[in-house]
Amino acid sequence: MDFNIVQRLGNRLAIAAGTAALLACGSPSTAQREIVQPLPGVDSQVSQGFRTYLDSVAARARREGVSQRTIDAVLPGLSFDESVAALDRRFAPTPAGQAFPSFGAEMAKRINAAKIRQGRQVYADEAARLVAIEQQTGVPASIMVSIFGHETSYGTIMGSTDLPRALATLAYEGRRRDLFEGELVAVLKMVDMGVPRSVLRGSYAGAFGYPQFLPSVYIKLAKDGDGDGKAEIWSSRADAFASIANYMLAAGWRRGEPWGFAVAVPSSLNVDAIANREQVRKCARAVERHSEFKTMREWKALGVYPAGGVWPADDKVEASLLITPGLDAQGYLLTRNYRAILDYNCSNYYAMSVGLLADGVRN
Ligand SMILES: [Ca+2]
Repeated sequence: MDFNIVQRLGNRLAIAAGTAALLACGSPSTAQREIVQPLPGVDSQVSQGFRTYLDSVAARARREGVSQRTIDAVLPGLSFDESVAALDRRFAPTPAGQAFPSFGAEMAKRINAAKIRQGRQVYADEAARLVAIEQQTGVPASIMVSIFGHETSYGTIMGSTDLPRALATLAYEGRRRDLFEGELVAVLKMVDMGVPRSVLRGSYAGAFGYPQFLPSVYIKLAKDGDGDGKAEIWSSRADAFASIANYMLAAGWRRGEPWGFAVAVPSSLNVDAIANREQVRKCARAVERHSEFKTMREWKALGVYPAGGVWPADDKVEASLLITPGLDAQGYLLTRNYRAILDYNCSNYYAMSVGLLADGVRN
């Protein structure tokens, strides 16, 4: 059984044939040089095309209600970011049939004693706020802390790429223009909302702040967690936790259910007979590794039992079975809450490591 590793937003698509041609176009005419200053390392025809493209983005932003003041303050200052374009081209989908790294090796890269220790410290430092948010939302404090740890190493690595410039570059490249143009307009809306231009920094693919939200996610789901009325997810841990919990709620988190747990699977279990036949809209490649959903009562009847010996209190909780690949194969029953973590970042490696680190932080 192989395993599905899915890169973050923007990494999945094959390279559009047009991109290389676009970047390799010939020398500009003198007239073009007078109109557009060439950028270091980038052909001026790219700059000119980029500028024309930004005019169309400005028109869209105006239609969507962004103020002219914000448009004038942000868009004219942007230039094509060749380093962002190069990073985007470097990632490609995992080809079908290619071996995935072993589960144990991948988890060891993502979770270690230091990361658990740091998570416990964050948990202790922020306990009052975390508990309050958990009581309000049903999302466990340990899950919020674990996502914070995974996304930005507990707030220490948030990315320093200029977001409007990166999003404009990715949108202009065109491989996922629908996504990134929408995010570029969303980042303009954030400026209209009063978010300082100076904090609009993040990953090359447009994620920013402690929870690494995309701008559209920020607009929809960011929350104030410390009571000052602002959702400052780049500087307030409380705001970041409240926002992560709000994201999980929106993704269908169910109060009182675990994310999942390790199980022993009897050799008599016919895994093919319980294969997942569900048609899912999102994250299909990760979900197709799972079995169909069954209740805890049904799993018990099939002879599956928790490696730690403790079943969820409610027999009607549903879970699917995932058996990790490799010599260190391990079965896990994964509830609907695991799907909420997958919604945050569509990779089984990601969701498993969020769950396992949360367990380590809580214990
Ligand atoms: Ca706040």
